[in-house]
Amino acid sequence: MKIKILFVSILSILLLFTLTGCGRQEVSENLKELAKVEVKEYEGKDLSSIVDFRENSIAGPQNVDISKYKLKIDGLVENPSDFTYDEILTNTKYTKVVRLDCVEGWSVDILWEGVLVKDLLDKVQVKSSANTVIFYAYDGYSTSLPLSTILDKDMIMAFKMNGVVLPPERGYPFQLVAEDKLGYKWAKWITHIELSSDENYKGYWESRGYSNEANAEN
Ligand SMILES: Nc1nc2c(c(=O)[nH]1)N[C@H]1C(S)=C(S)[C@@H](COP(=O)(O)O)O[C@H]1N2
Ligand SMILES: [Mo]
Repeated sequence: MKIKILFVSILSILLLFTLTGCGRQEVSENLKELAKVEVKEYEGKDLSSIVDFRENSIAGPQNVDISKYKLKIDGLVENPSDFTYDEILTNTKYTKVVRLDCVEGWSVDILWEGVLVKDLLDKVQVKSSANTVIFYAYDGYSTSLPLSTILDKDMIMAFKMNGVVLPPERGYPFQLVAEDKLGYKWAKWITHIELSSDENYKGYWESRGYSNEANAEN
């Protein structure tokens, strides 16, 4: 009898979770496959999984055709340029574990691998009048950070997470690892980086009332 009650209680709780949309979101087959091979710990520290993110991008996952992909870097630079995926990957690669905190109240600790944004900027020679870096994405999203923050924090633009190439849901080909900044600064599907002198530029969520500083709590 007790077992029956326990069984029914567990079933109801599970049902409640499903109905309220609590717990993990529906995860695509592709992500489940990647979760089997991803790196699960790094230097003794447990990592979050590629499936622990909530998918809440403004226009859903984007599928970028890498054969047509170009990253444009322009604005206040001496040499505005377009780079292919392969050209970007010729830069020195760095790995680091960085936590992403979303304003919705979830966070993930992920091992990121990417290239330094600074190394990309050195190629186009930033003018001294620039103080702001604006990231534009394939889905029409944008966000910005002070140039000094990107340089001081050695921010990277990731092409891999937990040892696997970023899947479309997570921003393939590139996501900004905006260390110490809230999730909405972590632009996914980056297509264009503009150097600007507009310190008050406001991206998608910033122009809808979210802090432009966007400091994460930890
Ligand atoms: N291009 C683009 N980048 C984006 C977003 C987006 O909607 N479009 N959402 C941001 C937000 S709010 C978060 S929390 C992180 C992680 O989102 P994800 O869990 O949907 O991958 O991506 C950020 N980068
Ligand atoms: Mo977010």
